[in-house]
Amino acid sequence: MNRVLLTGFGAYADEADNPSGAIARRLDGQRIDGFDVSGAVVPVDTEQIRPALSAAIEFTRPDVVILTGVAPGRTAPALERVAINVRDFPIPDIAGRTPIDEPVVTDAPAAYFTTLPVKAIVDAWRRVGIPGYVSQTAGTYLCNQVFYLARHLLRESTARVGMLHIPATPPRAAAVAMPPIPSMAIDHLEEAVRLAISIAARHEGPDLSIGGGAIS
Ligand code: PCA
Repeated sequence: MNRVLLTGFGAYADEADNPSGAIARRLDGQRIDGFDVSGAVVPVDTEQIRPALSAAIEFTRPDVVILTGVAPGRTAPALERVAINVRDFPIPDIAGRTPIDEPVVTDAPAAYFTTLPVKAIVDAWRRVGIPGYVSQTAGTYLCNQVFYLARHLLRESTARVGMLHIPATPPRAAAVAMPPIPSMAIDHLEEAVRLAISIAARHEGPDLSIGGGAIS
């Protein structure tokens, strides 16, 4: 295993500076623990996402895929447990489309679980003071769509595939009405993504058996 595809998203709605795309650009071309990172920024466009993702997968031929997106309001970085075969957009994509209750892929499974060692990543974060957690839903917007698509396209492959939501950065939090939404500095978020890549690439055997569930 030595190739990692890291995706982030471009601008959408109120997210003019999407930190997920910024981190994908920062890490593009870097080597992390012997793994070559290919960073790609994909558009928040429900029709363009599949060709953009397929091209990135074909170009990188990754052993590990980490998809990232911003989730303003979340308290900390969160590894998503599951991708569902639903598009039910609460806001339009950048082309103005708002699919409601449409599948991501027709005649495909209801859901795919992450194949990243999410508990091991959260454990590694916590050991270095990064407050992360396992999230039980990636929503029904573009982040869920790209996660579902990546798992679907790579379902026969041994590649590990998962999705990571990051919180807003301080400039974005400072721009909203009081009280501010939670935020983490971009360098701290980059460190979280680096560590996620490193653990995803190096972890051997089953994921750690530590709690990460939620009551609701
Ligand atoms: N976040 C959105 C889509 C793009 C992004 O960065 C989401 O969570 O679905």
